[in-house]
Amino acid sequence: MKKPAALPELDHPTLDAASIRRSLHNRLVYTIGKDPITATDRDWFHAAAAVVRERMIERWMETMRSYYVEDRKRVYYLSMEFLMGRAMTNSMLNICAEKEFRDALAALGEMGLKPESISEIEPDAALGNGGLGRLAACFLDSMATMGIAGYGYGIRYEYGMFHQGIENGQQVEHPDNWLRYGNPWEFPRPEVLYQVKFHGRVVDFADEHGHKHYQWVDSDDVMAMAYDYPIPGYDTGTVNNMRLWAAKASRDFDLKYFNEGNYIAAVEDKNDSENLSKVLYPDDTTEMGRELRLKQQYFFVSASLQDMLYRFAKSGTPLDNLPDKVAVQLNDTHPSIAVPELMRILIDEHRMEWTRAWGIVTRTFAYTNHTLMPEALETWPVPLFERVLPRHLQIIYEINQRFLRDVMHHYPGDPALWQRMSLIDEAKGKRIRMAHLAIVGSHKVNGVAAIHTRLMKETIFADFHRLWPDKIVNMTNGVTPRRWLNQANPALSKLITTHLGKGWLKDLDQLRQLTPLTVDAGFCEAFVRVKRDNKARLAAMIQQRLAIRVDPASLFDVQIKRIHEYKRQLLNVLHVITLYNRLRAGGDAPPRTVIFGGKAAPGYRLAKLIIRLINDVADIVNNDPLVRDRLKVVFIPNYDVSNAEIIIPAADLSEQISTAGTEASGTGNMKLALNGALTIGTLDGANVEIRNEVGPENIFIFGLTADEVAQQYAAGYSPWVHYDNNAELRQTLDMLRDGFFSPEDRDRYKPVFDQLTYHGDHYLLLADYASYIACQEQVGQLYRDPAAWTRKAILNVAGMGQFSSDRTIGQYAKTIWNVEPVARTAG
Ligand code: 26W
Repeated sequence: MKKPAALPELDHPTLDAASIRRSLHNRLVYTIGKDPITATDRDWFHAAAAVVRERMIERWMETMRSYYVEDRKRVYYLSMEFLMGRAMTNSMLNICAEKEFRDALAALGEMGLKPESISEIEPDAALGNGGLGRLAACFLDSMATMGIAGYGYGIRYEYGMFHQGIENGQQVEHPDNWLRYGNPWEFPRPEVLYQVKFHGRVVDFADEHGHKHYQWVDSDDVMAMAYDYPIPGYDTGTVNNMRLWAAKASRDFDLKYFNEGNYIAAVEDKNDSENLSKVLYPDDTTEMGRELRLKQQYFFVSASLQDMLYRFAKSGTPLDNLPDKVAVQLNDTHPSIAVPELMRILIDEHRMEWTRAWGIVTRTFAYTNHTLMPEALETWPVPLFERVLPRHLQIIYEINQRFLRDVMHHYPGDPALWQRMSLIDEAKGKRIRMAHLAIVGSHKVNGVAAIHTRLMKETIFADFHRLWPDKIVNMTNGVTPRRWLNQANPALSKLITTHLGKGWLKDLDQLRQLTPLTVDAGFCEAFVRVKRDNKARLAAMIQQRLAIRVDPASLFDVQIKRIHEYKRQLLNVLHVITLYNRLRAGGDAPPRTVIFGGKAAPGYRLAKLIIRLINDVADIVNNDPLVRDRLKVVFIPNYDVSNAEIIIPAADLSEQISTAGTEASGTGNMKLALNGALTIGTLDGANVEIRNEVGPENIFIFGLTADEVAQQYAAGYSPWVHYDNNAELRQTLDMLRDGFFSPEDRDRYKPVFDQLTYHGDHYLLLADYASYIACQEQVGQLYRDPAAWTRKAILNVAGMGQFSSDRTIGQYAKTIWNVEPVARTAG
C-alpha cells in the first residue's frame, strides 16, 4: 500500500445545489454515456446514484483508514441475509444536511425531473426473507451512525427474494433479477479473492516432534470475490462497509479441463461453482437440509474469516489476542460453521494446540437466536456434512467429545441429559445440531426480546442455561428511526422536529417529550393531518395497483409480515368474516379497511392457501352491496421494504397476533407503533415490552399468555370445545368448510377448516377467537372517538424510544462485543 508521490487534488464534490446539478449532468454524459435528449428515467437514476455515491466515497475511505490507524476493535456481523431495500433516498438523507437534501431535490426539479419517479427506478436490495435480514440492515445503519467499526459480511445473491405476483388470487413467484441493469452502489473487488474448499478428504501425518496433524486434500475449489457497499451513518463522518461474496469458478478448475481439451465441460463446471451465490433460499419456515444451502453457508463463512484474519494480521497482533481486536456476531445458526472453521485454521494452518485455539474461538464468537420453533432449528445430516466438509465433521466430533466430557463431569449418571445436550442428534439418523454448536462455541448467546430470552432459558436451551447461567442474555430488537420514521414518513418526522428539534433522530428517547403535546390542539390536528395524508397516499397506491377503492377515512387495519400459521393471519380472516356476518345481519361498526401483505414460502401449501383465502374473501366482501364501504379487504402483492415504507406510515391498527410464545420479537410491531399505529396483539415477542413503554391503556392486548398456551398443550387442547360453544365462530368456520368464499370450488378451504378442527388447531386460533373479537370491538369503539384515538396514537410514538436499533446496538457493544462507539464529525 503505497501512495504515488505526486497526486493532483481530488474534486471533493460538495453538497450544494449548483455542484449537484453540475455533477448530475457530468455523470449522465461521461459515466452513463447518454445524451440528455434521449436519457430515460433509468439513466437519470444511474447518474443520480453516481452523484450521491461520489459524495460518500471520501468519508468511506477516511473511516476505513481511521479504523486501521487507530487499530480499532472490529465487529463482524455475519449474516446470510441483508434486507437493505433501496439505497438512494437513505444515502442522501444520511450524508446530507436537511437543507442540502432539499436543495438537491429542488435541483432535480429545475432540470425537469421528478425525484420520486427517479428513486422508484431503483430495485430493492432484497437479499433476505424477513425479520432477520431486515434486522441486520437496521444494525448496519446503527453501527455506522454511532461510530462502531462494524462490518456486514454476507452473500451477493444474483437473485434476491422472489417477486410475488397474484394471479387468480394465488401467489406466483417470479425471479428477482435485481442486478439486471447494474448496481451503482457496489464496488467489485476482483483482487479480493479467496479460495474456498469443498469435498476432498483428510490425511493425517506426524511432524518432526511426532505430533499428529491433519490436512484437507483433493478438494473442489471455488473462489469468493468481494463486492463492497458503503454504509453511511446518519449525520456523521462515518461510512462503514458491507462486503458481500460472489462465487467465481477457480482457475485451477477450468485449466484442468482446458488442458484436456474439453472446453464445454470446463464452461459447464464454471457454471456449477458459480451457482453457489445464485439465489437466496426463500424459506424461513422449515429447515430443508439442502446441500447447496450448506455450501452457501460455508462459502461465505470461509471467505469472511480469511478476510478478517488477513486484516487482523496486518496489525501484527499475536493470534492469542484476536478476541481483543475482533468480535464476530453469528446472525442465527446459519454462519455457525464459523466455529469449527476458525478451529481448523488455528489448529491445521497455524499449528496451534486445541485448548489454546478453543479459548480464542469462544472469546471471539457470539450467537443470536431468532426462533424457538423446533422445525426452524437447523440440523445437518452427518453423511452430507462428511461429504461436503470432511475436516469440519472431525472437528465437530472433537468439540462434542470434549464438551460431553465436561457435561458428564458436571452431571454424572444422567445419560438422558448427555443425549439432549450433544451436538449430535442420534434420534432420526445422525444429525448435527447447529444451535448447540453455536452455543458451545460462543461466549454469549442472546434472544431478541425479553419473553423470547426467558423462554430460551426455560425451554429449548434450559440444559445449557443450567450449565452456563451467565451465557444467555437478552438484546431486545430495535429498528432504525432514520429509515422507518424520517425517510418513510417525512411529514411526521418534520412535525416532530418542529417541536423537539432534530436530536430525536440519534436519541429516540427524546420522543417522550411528545407526551405533553397530546393536549396541544394544534399538534393533535397536525398529527391527524399527517396520518390522513399518508392514508390517502396508500389509498392511491391501492387504487392504482389493484383498482380497489378504499376510503382514507376508514380504519386502516394492517397485517404485514411473512405468511405463517404461527403469525395467525387466519385469525385475522376469522375476524373479517365475523365482522362481515355482523354487518350483513344489520350490525354496526365504523368503516374498516383490512390490509394484508406478505409472502409465503414457495413450498408452504397452507400459507399459499391462506393468501388465496384472503383474496377470495376480499372478492366477496368488496363486492357485496350490503356492506359496501363499511368493510374492505385488500391483499397488497409483493410486500417488501419499499412497500413497507408506504404502508406503515398509513396504518391505524397494527396486527401482532401470533400465538403467545411463538414470535421471537417482531420488528414490524415497532415500526408501526413508531408511525402512530395502535397495536392489537398478544403478549408475545416485543409486544410485551411495547405495552410496558406505551402503557397498558394505549395498546389492545388479548388472548392466552405464553404460560397459558403451554398449559393448554399440556392439558390436551381441543378446538372442538370452542367450535361447539361459540355460535358465531361456528358460523364463520362452517362458511369456510362449505365453500361460501369459493362457490366455484366448494372444497377449496376444507384444508383450512380441517387444520383448525380435526388436526388440532396447533396455534390455538379457536382458543383466542372470542377474546380477539371482543378486543376488536373495543378498537372499533375507540375509533369512533377520534380525539381519544389520536391521543393514544401520539402516546405510542412517544413511547417508542426504547425500540431504536441504536439502543440495541449500544447493548451489544457493551455486554457482548466490548467496543466503544466513536463520534466522528461530518465533512
Ligand atoms: C431454516 C431456515 C430459516 C431461515 C430463517 C429458519 C428461520 C429463519 C429465521 C429465524 C426467520 C426470522 O426472520 N426470524 C425473525 O427474526 C426477527 C429478528 O430477530 C424477529 O423479530 C422475528 O420474531 C423472527 O421471526
